[in-house]
Amino acid sequence: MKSQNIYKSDSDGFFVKELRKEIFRMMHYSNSSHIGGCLSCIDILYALYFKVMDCDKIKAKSPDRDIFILSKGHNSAALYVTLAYAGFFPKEYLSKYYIDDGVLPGHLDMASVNGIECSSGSLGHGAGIGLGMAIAKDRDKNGGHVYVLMGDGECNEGSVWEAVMLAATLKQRNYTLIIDFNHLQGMGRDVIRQNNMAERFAAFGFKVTEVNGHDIGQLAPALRDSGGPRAVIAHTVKGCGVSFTEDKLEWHYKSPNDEQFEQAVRELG
Ligand SMILES: Cc1ncc(C[n+]2csc(CCOP(=O)(O)OP(=O)(O)O)c2C)c(N)n1
Repeated sequence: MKSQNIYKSDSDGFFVKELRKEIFRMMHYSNSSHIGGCLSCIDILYALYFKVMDCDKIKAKSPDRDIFILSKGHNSAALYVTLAYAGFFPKEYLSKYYIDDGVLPGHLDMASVNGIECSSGSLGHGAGIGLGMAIAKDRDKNGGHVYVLMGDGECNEGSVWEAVMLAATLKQRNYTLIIDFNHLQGMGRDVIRQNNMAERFAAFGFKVTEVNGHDIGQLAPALRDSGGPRAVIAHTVKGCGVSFTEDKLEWHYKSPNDEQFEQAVRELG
């Protein structure tokens, strides 16, 4: 499958192209990987930070803030560019990713820069951690919503479904799980099939919305719909936005060489 309608909204599409270019630049100079998953989820991150959440409250660490957890922490670069462009830390930090004496580690460390709410990288933990935060918000009578973004491969982890069962039991209304459903994992396609994802979340008692995960016009309202527990199944294309990375397994681990970097920049404009 190739991406379709990904730049539907002009100003948003233009902005997200810049974020995609930054991700490519970071992967190129640091000779690092996970570009496919970053390009898969970057529209979701843009929608959250630029259309849905109140970033001023997050920067101020208000108890009433929305909380976002990137549970698939291998896609840290996507969160870093989003945070930098949203003003959480200087854009210069993006030149200090995944290098010796750098500022931005390859997997997420909440002690590194402002805006990282949860350390992650070992898959399967964000759903449970986020649920704990959502429960704590209720108990402390604090506002704000908790969003957790996971990969479809990550949903192979049993711990995800433990959190889902508890969230449904508690009718946890301030809790949303977002699935970046691109069908590719690290070593194959649909390694453990997750085809009936929407039906399964619904059967557990979640409200489910399915969207094109590259269409900001669909993502933003689905994410703003706060009655939960909710699952937003975002249908995505891994490597989306650059012809030679789209839906290609090898770009989970590959790093772009000089020619590939230049071609990506040309394609993104
Ligand atoms: C517990 C755990 N097992 C294995 C890995 C290694 N690993 C890193 S990324 C990845 C594939 C993840 O696939 P998916 O969740 O679909 O992410 P995406 O395709 O969006 O990058 C794996 C197996 C890990 N980080 N944590």
